[in-house]
Amino acid sequence: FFLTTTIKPHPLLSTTKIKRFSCSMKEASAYSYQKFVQFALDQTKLSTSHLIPSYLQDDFSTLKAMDGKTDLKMCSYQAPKIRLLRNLSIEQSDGMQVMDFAVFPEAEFDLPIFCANFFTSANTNIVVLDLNPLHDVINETHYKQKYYKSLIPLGLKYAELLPWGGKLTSESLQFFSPIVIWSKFSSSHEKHDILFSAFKDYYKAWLNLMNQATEETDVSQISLNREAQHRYLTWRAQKDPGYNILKRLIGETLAKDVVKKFLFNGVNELGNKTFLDYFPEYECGDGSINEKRSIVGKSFENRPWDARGVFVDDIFS
Ligand code: BLA
Repeated sequence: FFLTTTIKPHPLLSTTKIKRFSCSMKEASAYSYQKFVQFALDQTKLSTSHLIPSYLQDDFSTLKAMDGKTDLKMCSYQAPKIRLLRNLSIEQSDGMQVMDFAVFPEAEFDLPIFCANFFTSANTNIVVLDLNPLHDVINETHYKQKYYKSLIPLGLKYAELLPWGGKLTSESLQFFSPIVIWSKFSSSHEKHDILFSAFKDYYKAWLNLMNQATEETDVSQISLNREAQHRYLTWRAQKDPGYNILKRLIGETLAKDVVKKFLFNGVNELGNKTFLDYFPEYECGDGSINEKRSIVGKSFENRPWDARGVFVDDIFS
């Protein structure tokens, strides 16, 4: 049987209110991350006079998705201390906006990897903003002190404004720093303004670290940096949550190309180890890689770093 009801508009919800509501929704969905990328490029140019387009620019610039309503825009640069600065923006006419911005240092520097991954759909925003540590910051205090000690107050400020997003792939935590911003929220101008200001502050902090960084000359230390970056790239090229969306938009072959040659460029060049060499717990009985994102499972309902930047969960220690 069918139940039919007539929905009467609530007397308090006048048409002008409805109009205003739909207008603000439109504004929120029309939100673009272009100004974030522009800010980062302008600031980088102020820090280094040698920012030049990467060789990847020829093969990866714009793509139209198969749905006919989504544009993918890519840009990539390099500079003396920067192996690759790259961005992928995805803009869909009916709301989805994605920014995947990262900066990878040359192996001569143990600088963190700058990482800003923002996913916006009609209902929600999923954001990760961090200076991803190249080396262990959970068990090794030296690296943590070197890069994050002075940044803890910055992290605390934004951890409050952009609260922890809840449980996530446990394995991801080893790639995050004590100042990571991991958050989920519904769209509003206020939140997006906060996100823009967090992005600006985090990027300026990263540029400061880059300006001060001195080149490593010890070959064994350079190899350690290179392998750590390769492990990071290998993780992300295999397990990045954005891959399924890319596959749906541009098909499997192109999506694999964008992931391995553009987004996580270096995964085929910086080392020979395989995903299973680095993450053997993902091996299935037949030798293939487990498709699951997490073996340990999702965890960390709350922020696992305390106010002093100490890791407060014993999962990795
Ligand atoms: C979800 N993205 C997530 C989550 C994380 C990240 C932690 C929560 C789900 C989970 O626990 O895995 C991001 N994870 C990261 C990052 C690192 C990591 C940055 O390990 C770095 C080390 N996200 C993107 C892009 C798209 C995207 C480019 O960066 C889309 C093209 C989408 N991310 C996306 C979606 C979800 C998500 C749709 C929610 C759905 C899901 O969990 O699969």
